[in-house]
Amino acid sequence: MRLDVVTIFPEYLDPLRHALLGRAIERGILEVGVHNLRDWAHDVHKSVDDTPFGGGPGMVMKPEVWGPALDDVVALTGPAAADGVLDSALPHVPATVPEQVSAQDRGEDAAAASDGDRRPVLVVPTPGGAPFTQDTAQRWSGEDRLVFACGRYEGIDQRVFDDAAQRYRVEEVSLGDYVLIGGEVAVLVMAEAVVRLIPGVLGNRRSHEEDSFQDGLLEGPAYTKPRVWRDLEVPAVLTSGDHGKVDRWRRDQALLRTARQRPDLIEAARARGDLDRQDLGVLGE
Ligand code: 6SD
Repeated sequence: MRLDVVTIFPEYLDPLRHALLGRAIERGILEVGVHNLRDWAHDVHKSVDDTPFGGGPGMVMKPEVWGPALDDVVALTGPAAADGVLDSALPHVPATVPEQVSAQDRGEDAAAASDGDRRPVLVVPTPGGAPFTQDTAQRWSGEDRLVFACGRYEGIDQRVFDDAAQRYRVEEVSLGDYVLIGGEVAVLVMAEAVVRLIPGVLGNRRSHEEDSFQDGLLEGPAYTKPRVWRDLEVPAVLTSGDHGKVDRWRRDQALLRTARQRPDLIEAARARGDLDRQDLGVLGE
């Protein structure tokens, strides 16, 4: 997969080089290009914004700057050609087997992932977008290319997205019901959520199959050694060696935590028919 980010604050995206994403880059699973929007500005001041039509406070990002930037990023031409793929912060480890895994190699029907439409997805973080969820992350993890457009000020001229729809599948997304000052932090969050789902990025394949949200419930508490710490004991079932009992206890804890923190998720699980009589019994108590 290749991720590109267009921003007026490229340094904000430095964390993409670290830890999980850095390792994916090292292994050749991921390429990341970060592009400074001002490279496409026309004037000596490198201005990227202007006053809004119709009046009102703040500034709107200019279409004549964003348009050519997105054209170059899709084609990796102009300034975008020079914006080298980020190097990871990790020491270089020669890859034994490059783990470049495409949607097809994973045995997925490419058409199922995107209806056969291989145009890159243009992701636009905005409080007015559709909610970004685990399902979104799952869907994007099968893409070859994701391009993120980071707005600042009052956002980007709408015509940029109307026009970009010829070359991109445009998706406006929101992380949640709160207002950030730009799209950069949202991109870091989304990139991490997506990249960790690419096969070969997490060491243990099972580790994300059991995640919170993967089955629509929150995960219960976790414990490690020592068995007693500051007079607090690990629940006895976890040290019993009875795997059946452990699984049932974990399911119960997940149900109870979800009912407490996110009753909406319990309702959704009930509506899908994902709760059996035992589950409903635990919730009823
Ligand atoms: C001006 C932005 C871009 C401003 C945002 C996204 C979410 N969920 N909250 N805030 C946001 C994104 C705000 O550019």
